[in-house]
Parts: sequence; C-alpha cells; structure tokens
Amino acid sequence: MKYAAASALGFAALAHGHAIFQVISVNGEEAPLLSGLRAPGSNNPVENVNSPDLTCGLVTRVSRDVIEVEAGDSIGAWYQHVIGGAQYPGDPDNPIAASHKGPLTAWLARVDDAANAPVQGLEWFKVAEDNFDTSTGRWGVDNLLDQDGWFYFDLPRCIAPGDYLLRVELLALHSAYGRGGAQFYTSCANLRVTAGGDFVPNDTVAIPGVYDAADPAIQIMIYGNSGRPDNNFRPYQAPGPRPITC
Ligand SMILES: [Cu+2]
Repeated sequence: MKYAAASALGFAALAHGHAIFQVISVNGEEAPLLSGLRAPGSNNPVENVNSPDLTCGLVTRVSRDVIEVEAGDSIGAWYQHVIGGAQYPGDPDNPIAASHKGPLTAWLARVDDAANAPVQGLEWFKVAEDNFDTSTGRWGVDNLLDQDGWFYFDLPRCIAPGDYLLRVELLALHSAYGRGGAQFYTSCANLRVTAGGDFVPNDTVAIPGVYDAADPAIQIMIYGNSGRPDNNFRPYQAPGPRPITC
C-alpha cells in the first residue's frame, strides 16, 4: 500500500492533462466545433461537487444551435485537451492525459427550449455510463483514449420527443484518494428529440446536489497493490443513479 500511495502522489504532481467536451456527433456525423454546446473555455476541472459549475462546467462558450436527434441514435461526445484539439503538435496529453482514469456518464434533463434554457434548476436522469472493466482493469477513459477522444453512447429508444439538455461528464479519479481531489470535466448540449418513445422520468436528481464529496465513487484510491490504477480489480460504478433502462 505504501508503494501505491507514492505512485498516486507521483501521478498527481504531473496531472496537467485536462480536457473539454467540445464536439457532438449523431450517428457518426459531427457537428461543427462547439455547435450546440454550452462548454467551458478552460480545461480546468471542477472539483467542488456543490459548485454550480458541476452542471456544465464553467460555461463561457454558449451556442444557441440545437442538435436534432432521434431516440436510439448513437451520440458521440468529443473530448480534446484544449478548445480546437491538441495544445501543440504531438501533445501527449491530447485528448486527455492517460493518468486521468475514471468513468464517463451521460445525462438528460427536459427543457422547454433547448437553445435558451438555463442550465441550473433542472431535473436530471442518467442515460448512459462507461465505468470500469474488472476483467481488464480498463476505465471508460481508456476507451475514450482508444477512440481519439470520443465517448459514444446510444440515446435510449424510449426517450420522448421534445427538447433536452444533454450533460456529459468525464470523472478523473487519479487524485481522488483525497477529499475534493476528484476532477469533473463536463459540458452540456442543446438537444431536440424529433422521434422517440414515451418515457417520463419519475426519479430525477439536481446537479449540483446529486453528489457527496465522501461518496466512495468520488473519494477513492484507484491504485491497487501493483501501484497501477486497476482498483485492485474491484467493481466500480460512477456516482449517482444508474442509467434508465428501456
Ligand atoms: Cu487534468
């Protein structure tokens, strides 16, 4: 355990490879950079689970475009180190530093008008997550790295037509052994579901509000006995509710 702790501190000292969700795709078709997004302009993470910036990041890039989708579509969220991509040619921390292990999750909230809806005060439900594979020791972030910064998920087929905000969260756990050390990288997207089912969420959560800094999925030592971020091959589920099933 001593070796693991020393290794963890080593990673923390080098942890500058942050990231921003900045392009959305629908069935593989990419929208222009930042189109339809409420995104932070800086790649600094949010570490206070009670901050309003937990919702969509410290938003400085506001698009009023609305992305049209149908329930069942494959949605992609593209993370890169800085707005526009790599910070410099050959940037080893693009799309995100490999140390930043953790899960990715996607959430929806109904709104009246996706282009103009405020991001606070909404009722969120989770629709997808990519957590941790206990057989391989690989995290959602490892899959994102393999896919050049893309996190893909299917919009559940039961989602009802209408306007929504989509929230995508990358939770980096490399420094999460200390209270307040977990790093949340989020942006939101303006969505219009033009065809779908009749799902009505009856269990929704507030963001911020859904997380507790002491949650064992948020304050966690992911470095195992080997010193690697393998969680000792124990199961891991992202904080908050499980995704809806339909
Ligand atoms: Cu970082």
